[in-house]
Amino acid sequence: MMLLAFLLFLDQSLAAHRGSDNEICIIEVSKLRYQLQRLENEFLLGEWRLEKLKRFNPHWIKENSKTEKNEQDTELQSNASHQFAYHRDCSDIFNNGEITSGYYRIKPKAIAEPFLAYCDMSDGGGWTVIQRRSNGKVNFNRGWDDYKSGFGTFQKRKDEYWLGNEKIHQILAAGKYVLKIDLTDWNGERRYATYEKFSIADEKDKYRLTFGTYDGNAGDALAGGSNPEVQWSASHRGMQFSTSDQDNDKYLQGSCSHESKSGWWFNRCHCTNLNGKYYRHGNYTAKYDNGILWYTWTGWWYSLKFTAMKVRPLYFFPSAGSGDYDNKIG
Ligand SMILES: [Ca+2]
Repeated sequence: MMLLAFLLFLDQSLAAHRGSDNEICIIEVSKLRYQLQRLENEFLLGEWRLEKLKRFNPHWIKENSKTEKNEQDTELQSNASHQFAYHRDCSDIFNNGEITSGYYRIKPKAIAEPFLAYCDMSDGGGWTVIQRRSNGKVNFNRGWDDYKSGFGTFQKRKDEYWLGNEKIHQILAAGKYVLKIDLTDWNGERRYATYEKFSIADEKDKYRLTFGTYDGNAGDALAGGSNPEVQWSASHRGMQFSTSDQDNDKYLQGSCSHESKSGWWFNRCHCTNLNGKYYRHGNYTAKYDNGILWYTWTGWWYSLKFTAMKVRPLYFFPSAGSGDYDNKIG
């Protein structure tokens, strides 16, 4: 509480300084801003450590939280039958010492049953893979319910799947997350894009997409690149999810989902669509640009060989050793 009060005081101090022309004042404000950021980070780190202590140390729960006891005990008991049932995502599993990439059971708080997800323990570790395309074996042209609950194969490292909008929503609801997208073209060249504060709304709001700052070398296709006209028609920021049987896009004359043969956060229609049709080569011709696209790297008429979308808490502090190497797609 003391820390919160101090943060509030700092924020008020910053507000009081806003609008001043005094150079010294500006320097002071930036110093305070830096201190505030540091304190916020330390506060989040403290919260995260506390959360970890609660989840992985039953003694702490018994001694410190009578109100949480029943709920926690139930969850701990269910762990006996599901070894990883209590982990909300792959970052929890990584920090519990499991540093080998593979399929693990995870269970965000609001989801009743644990479910399988691929945990990418390379690339810093702790990544929960929410989407993967690698061989065209799974049909991604599906309706709302399939995209809601998830579909695909969950066995081998390269298996294709969509984890499910409800599961993705509930994982991301636990806090601030970063999205990393790995892309590979047919020459084996790799690019990536990361987005801070990635989240999707609940079903009532049609799993609307939100994301923050871009970083990477594939270009900011999710926000429509740098061309304002393309952004107007193809940015995915703030878009609702559409499927073959639910048209929630901005394209009034038709359905982007029908034309692109997939579920996605379409606008009028897209600058990227990683759920598009799997072509077994890069350049393609079709009536509509329906391939697996990342416009800012390979344009609308090139379909990628490999894609993976993976998420991890924005404030991720690995406590385990570094993970194995899992970037080969072979
Ligand atoms: Ca439409």
